[in-house]
Amino acid sequence: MIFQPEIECASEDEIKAIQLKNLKDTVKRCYENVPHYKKLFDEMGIVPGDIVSLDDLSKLPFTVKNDLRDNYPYGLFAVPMRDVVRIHASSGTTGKATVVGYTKNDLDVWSDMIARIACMAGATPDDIVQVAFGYGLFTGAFGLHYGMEKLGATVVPISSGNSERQINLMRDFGSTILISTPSYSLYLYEYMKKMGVDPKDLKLRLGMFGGEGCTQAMADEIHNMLGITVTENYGLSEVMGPGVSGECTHKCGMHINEDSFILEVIDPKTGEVLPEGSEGELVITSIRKEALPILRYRTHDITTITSGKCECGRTSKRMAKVKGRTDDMLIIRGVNVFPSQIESVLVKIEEIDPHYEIIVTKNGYMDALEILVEPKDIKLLESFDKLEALINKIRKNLRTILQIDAKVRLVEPETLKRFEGKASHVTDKR
Ligand code: DLL
Repeated sequence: MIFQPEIECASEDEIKAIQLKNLKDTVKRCYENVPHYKKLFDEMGIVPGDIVSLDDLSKLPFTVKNDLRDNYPYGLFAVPMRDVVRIHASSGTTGKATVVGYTKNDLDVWSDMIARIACMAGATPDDIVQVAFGYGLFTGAFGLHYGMEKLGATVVPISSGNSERQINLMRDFGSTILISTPSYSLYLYEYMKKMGVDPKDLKLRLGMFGGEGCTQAMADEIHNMLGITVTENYGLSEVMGPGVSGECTHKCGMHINEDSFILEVIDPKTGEVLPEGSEGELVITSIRKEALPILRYRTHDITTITSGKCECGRTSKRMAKVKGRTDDMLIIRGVNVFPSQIESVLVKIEEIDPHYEIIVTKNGYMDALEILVEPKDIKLLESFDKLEALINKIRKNLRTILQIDAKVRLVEPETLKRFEGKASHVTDKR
């Protein structure tokens, strides 16, 4: 199962019928097997039979990260442990890790979802795929790994890190697809330059990036540097892992795997469901998970959903690039600033590299925003005039987008932190 036109190109009515059936099954499974949901349903006075159309979804309770933490580790599982064949978990940098489980069938569905996304990105059984996500509890590596095998591609499970080896193997094994975070692809490019390896001499042709946001400006930059087609895919461990949505080669949003997930966009403040095309917080219901079915999970990711046939022929709804997370949004002197807005400005400035750090401090009552970047040419740091001109240019471009002033500091090349996994660009010292 790779390209599944009966689903990916189905009519709206056909998809809705599949979704309703899967939703009803999921709600029943939650009610009958997960005490947390049973209790919530009882408190809200609802029973599974109340779900008769997709519009009834909004009657169901939201699930939040803390629900998983409060039921740590297996409390939300809907099957006995003997049916669970795999566990993954989030890193849990803040508080307890969130643990997710899969039955055999869940793993099968998961690899189908990934194989679809890989297929729409242009992957084929002839590809040699370097999976440079960290293998372990993180869903990224294993998710993509099994999906790529299902597609029939050759998988190189190198894991993340050890950049020199990544590049050597990429050259020796003839890898054609790189799977990593977008930030790690930048890091690898830098390493290639150091090793005197010209990306043009490699067979790499496609990047399937995910696990973190990537502005269009950054995607274009990676395309120019590595000379590959850049596609993006999205997902989160709580609802499965990668495999929720992915870009096809027409790149007009990420096609949603609608038979497995129902996506809603809500107003993050009121919880109200917003009409199609509105920007808001993404809420996902996983409608095919057996081990850990999740109702209306609040992702905190901000995006927009649109529909309409894509040139690739798929009719599935698409989600726009994630603008940021509600919890990553910086409020600076009363103005909302997303790191992605800063990134899109910086990446378009030719004289600097696409690495940056955002530092927020408080000066008395005033918030201060400082942005650290590296010039491409170290000589620039020796010429005061050129340096000042560049700083002014960056500040001006930032002000146009953000409407606020930022301090810009140019630091020596290769001094800012590089990332092998998910990048973290912001230090908020307030
Ligand atoms: O990052 C799953 C994944 C792995 C997706 C590899 C794609 C590729 P978590 O570790 O649970 O799962 O983190 C989920 O990462 O809520 C987003 O904030 C962010 N994220 C993932 N993909 C994207 C993306 C995996 N394409 C959290 N754009 C999500 C923006 C993304 N953010």
